[in-house]
Amino acid sequence: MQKIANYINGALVEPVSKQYIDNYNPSTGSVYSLCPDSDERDVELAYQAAEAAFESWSNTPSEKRSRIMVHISELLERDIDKFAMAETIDQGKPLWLSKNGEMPRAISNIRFFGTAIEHFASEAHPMGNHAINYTLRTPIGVVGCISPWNLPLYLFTWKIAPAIAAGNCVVAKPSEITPYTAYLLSEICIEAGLPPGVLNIVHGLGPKVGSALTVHPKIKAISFTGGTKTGAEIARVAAPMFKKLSLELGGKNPNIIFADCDFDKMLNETVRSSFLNQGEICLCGSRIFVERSIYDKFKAEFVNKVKTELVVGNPLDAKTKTGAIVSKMHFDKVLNYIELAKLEGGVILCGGHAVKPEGECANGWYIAPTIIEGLSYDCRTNQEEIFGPLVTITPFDTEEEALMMANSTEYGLASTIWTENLTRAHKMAAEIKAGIVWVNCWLLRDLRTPFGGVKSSGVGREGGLEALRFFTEAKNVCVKL
Ligand code: TXE
Repeated sequence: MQKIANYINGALVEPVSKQYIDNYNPSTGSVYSLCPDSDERDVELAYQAAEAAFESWSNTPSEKRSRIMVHISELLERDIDKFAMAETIDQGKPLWLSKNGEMPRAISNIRFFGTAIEHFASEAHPMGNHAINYTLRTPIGVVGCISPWNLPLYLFTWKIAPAIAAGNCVVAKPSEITPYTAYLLSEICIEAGLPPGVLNIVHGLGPKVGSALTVHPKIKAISFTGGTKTGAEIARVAAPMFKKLSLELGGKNPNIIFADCDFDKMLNETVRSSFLNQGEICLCGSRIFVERSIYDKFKAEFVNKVKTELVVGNPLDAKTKTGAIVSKMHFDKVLNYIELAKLEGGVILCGGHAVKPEGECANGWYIAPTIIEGLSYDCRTNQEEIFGPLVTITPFDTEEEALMMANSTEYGLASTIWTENLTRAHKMAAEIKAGIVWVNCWLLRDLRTPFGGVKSSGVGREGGLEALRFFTEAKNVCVKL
């Protein structure tokens, strides 16, 4: 069976413990590779390698850092088919989505930050003729990056690329549930000539490897994407050490649909924003609020479209729109929430059950896209992050009511508004408590924009200059003239 290796000091190595964790293919429910069960000893080796590489990497001209990173992105592009297949087998998403969605975005992340660093400049603040201030931005040192399982390579590169571009050395931990593409990326980093120690990848469990990174006194910043509870634990441990933290956490995003929207455009996008990647995207709109005058029409057409178009099954099959749920644990969690929704009075309009495809995927973890109505906005199903192919629909009468329900959760990551009324769109966008508002679109991303949430959805912003600022320390120098 294929053994995944850690990537430490430029070499592919086995974990110190020599122990491995089973890595499952969710589309078949079977173990297909082994993930290192690393611990604090591997993290220490990775830290030492990163620390040793820092002096040289941080003094490498940004033009040269850029060239290496662009080369990594080109090699990734060369191997896109291999990476897409690996991601689908590891994560369960349809192959077309890996190939046309996630992998191109992972490539863009590396290229974007690899080139952005060449244009990164700092500010000067002249005080008339008396003095001049200028800001120096220097890399932090050794930083930690911890990423989740829903968009494995995309979110991994989203963190490591700005960190490395800015001159830091990294100890990174991909999710133990989806370690494979990060492992393949380490092979590419070796081929591209990334100096040893600049990027180190330690695979393993969160409470072992992730927490060893968080408690390490010399790892000065942590960029984390994952569940809110894990984020809170990282913040608790890191705060007394005054580590810099960027936490991208959960969401329970509202999708607010007004009667004056472009109905067809909205309907197509709402199917995507509800169920793309099996609903396992922190930006998916899982609470759909619909103006009452179009509620029945929306309900009928939305349910019909989801039932007829979203074929569930083998992610390798080109017809499949909804692949497998990432793990047995997550599969059980989503099914439990469906039961909870029923207990809370929800009416299942479609889905609401597991799916058992025929043949080799019969033991995989599949759930039919599920639409539920009849729930109060403040019940658990409508307040807790489920992170699967499950949405609720709820009618509203006024803007104020829609806003109140939209803002009622502890989360505030993203939101979507559908209206052709420009004044209303701007007003709602200003009043929604979220880090991201999409008007008449969803998941339209420009890598230069700030990305992150408010409330329990996180702290800090990533993306564009925000990420480069996070991964550097600013120092003001004031010179009296
Ligand atoms: O995430 P975890 P899980 C949400 C979603 C999901 C829930 C739990 O609701 O059901 O979180 O998912 C590492 N110290 N999201 O359990 O555990 C872990 O190994 C340091 C939203 O998979 O937060 C992995 O690499 N690290 C989300 C990463 O943290 C620790 C994406 C995320 O795993 C750790 C994923 C610890 N003590 C889940 N414990 C989004 N917002 O995109 C675990 N980890």
